[in-house]
Amino acid sequence: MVRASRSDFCMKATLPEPSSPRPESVGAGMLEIPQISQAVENVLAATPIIDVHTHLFAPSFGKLGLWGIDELLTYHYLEAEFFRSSHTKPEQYFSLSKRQQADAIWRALFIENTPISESTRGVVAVLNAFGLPTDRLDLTEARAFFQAQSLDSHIQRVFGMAGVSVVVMTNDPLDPEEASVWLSGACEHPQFRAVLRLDKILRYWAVNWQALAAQGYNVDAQASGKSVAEVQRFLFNWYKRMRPMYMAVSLPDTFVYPAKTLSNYLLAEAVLPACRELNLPLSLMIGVRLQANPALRLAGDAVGRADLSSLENLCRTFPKNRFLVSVLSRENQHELCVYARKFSNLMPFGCWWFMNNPSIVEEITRERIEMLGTSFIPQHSDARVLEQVIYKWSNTRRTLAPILSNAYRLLAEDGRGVTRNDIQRDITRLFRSNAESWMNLNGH
Ligand code: RAT
Ligand code: ZN
Repeated sequence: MVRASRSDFCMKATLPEPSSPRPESVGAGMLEIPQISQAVENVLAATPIIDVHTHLFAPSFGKLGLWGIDELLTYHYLEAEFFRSSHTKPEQYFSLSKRQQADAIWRALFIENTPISESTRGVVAVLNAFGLPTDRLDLTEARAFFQAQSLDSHIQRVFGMAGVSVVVMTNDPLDPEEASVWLSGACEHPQFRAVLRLDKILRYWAVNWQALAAQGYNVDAQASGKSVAEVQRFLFNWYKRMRPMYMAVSLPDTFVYPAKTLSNYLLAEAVLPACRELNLPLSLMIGVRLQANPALRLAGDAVGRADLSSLENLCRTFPKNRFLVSVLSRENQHELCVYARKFSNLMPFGCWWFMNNPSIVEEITRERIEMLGTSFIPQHSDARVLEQVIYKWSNTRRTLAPILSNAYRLLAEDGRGVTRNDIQRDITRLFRSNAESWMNLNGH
């Protein structure tokens, strides 16, 4: 194996390069191969992240914003694991208070079993990050700690610990509790940015058109007459109110485009034209198999492989629209990379939900780097509870470090070393600037 040495690159750096517009070659300041991983770790640790998809809320949304130990323990990822390690039936569990649910999950997954799954380890990592004990028989100390926090300073501390500068929320204008906060006008927060989520309109029109009508829009059950224009008016009005980074919908594994459905009609005639006019991307999260086990409620959704030729059709048919896409099935990940190579109006993002485990994140991220360089958004936290950003982003950095180091080592062995500036530029692109440019974050 031919190893590139520092002197090789220094030598190249001294060669005249008349065709290069730059005064120096990229060879100056090359790292030795053994220095690469430390440099990668340092840059990963120091580069603040834009978390492009969460379910967190700014403090002005009150109780909608979840935080603290009871919320951490009753995360639906943990509820799904709880039912595998407890005799408690879902109906019994859901009749308990939140505090009792948290106690039951703590007992089953953290005392009676070793918390080695991704989601249980996450809770341990959060407790540890705050210097709280991780092996107590009950939650007294943890509860006392979180109760003593004041939310605004706690948020700043958590974001600092997670290395996150901005989180993007998921905002449903047809949720009455949320809508009333927006209508009161007190929601601007520089670190919590909005997203206009359209599931109720695009997936469940039949049960939601009346909610639009109740807000004063002239729509009907068949989306006929003025409905398309009125849905657009609704989107424009909510755009003014929320200043969203993008519009979004989560789609089942059975999603097909084109097909004569009311959803596709609203997508093509109302939503995509509005996105074009407002210069907003549309986020498609594809592959959820809804309510495979309804007794588990939020934890009851599963995954199915989607037919991504529908995504190909969208990217080709609507070249002036931009699509931010995450797919839930492991089997769809490679196709997503291939489509991103075909369509520059497609931005893959995140390793979503059942994909957010180190072994799978590693596989997906290597594949994306190999096929797309740095032209993708590697991860989002999907955090529902504030403190989750601590472990989710720490895990992402931990998984990314060897992947990036290995990519740079291979590059060096192939004859082109890297500088710290190269590493910084790449990680800035992955953690920030792909999101900034796609979501026009600086322009809002
Ligand atoms: O990962 C999750 O928490 C899921 O329940 C979904 O919320 C998903 O992320 C979504 O945004 O639909
Ligand atoms: Zn989500």
